[in-house]
Amino acid sequence: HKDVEVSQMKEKKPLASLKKFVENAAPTRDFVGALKAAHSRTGLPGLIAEVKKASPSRGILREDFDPVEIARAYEKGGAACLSVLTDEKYFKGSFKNLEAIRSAGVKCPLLCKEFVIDAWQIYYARIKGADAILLIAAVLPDLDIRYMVKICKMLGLAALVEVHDEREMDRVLGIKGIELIGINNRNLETFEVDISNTKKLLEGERGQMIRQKDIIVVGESALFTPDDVAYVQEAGVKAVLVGESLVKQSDPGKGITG
Ligand code: IGP
Repeated sequence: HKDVEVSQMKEKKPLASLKKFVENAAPTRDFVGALKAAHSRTGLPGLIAEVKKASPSRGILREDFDPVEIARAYEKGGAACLSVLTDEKYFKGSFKNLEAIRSAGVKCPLLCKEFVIDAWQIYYARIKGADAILLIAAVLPDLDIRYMVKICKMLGLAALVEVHDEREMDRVLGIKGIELIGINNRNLETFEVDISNTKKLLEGERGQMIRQKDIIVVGESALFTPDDVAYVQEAGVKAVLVGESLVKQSDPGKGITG
């Protein structure tokens, strides 16, 4: 369905008009720098806290969902960065949420969580306030990843390239200029979760190569307890991406330290 959605949006706002907006857009914030700073300050993985209303596997996570309120609570609680779901169909997110959070004065760098299949979406996210973009290796051929990573650089955006198995990890490790790799513990086809996936993909030569290249790995999905975070840190991640377990707390910000 993304193809249709994107081509409709493209008709309304052609790339040339987006490019004009980008020229006048405020500078982006340093997403990778914020994660590194949090990690070296606390000795714990830098936290990307996710503004997530619903998911296909869990349904509605929070009835009284207010994206700006949740973003503010995360920032106050000490998150290094935020992730904002913009996909409407499966996650009940929106670009309006991203824009609203940015214009509400939230200072944390923002990741746009979208199924990016076309470079147009990257420009669009940039003008809606994103500082970083998710690129999912499972849906993008290598050539597209290379091309999109370049576009991100040109626009001042960080690219978080997501993998969920060894094959995708090896593909991504073959691409130059990658700073951030996310390991998803959720299989996007079966929805099964297993946090040992993070460990598995960081063992042996792969882990070595990641350290050599100074890539920051983000442990993604199904992290619920401090023990879960300690487990993926032990496996080698310097950042984590957490949605459900925070969004469901009565005070999502308190969930960060509590
Ligand atoms: C957060 P969780 O289990 O903490 O809510 O997961 C995040 O990792 C998850 O939302 C996610 C995702 C994605 C969503 C990871 N990769 C790709 C949509 C698309």
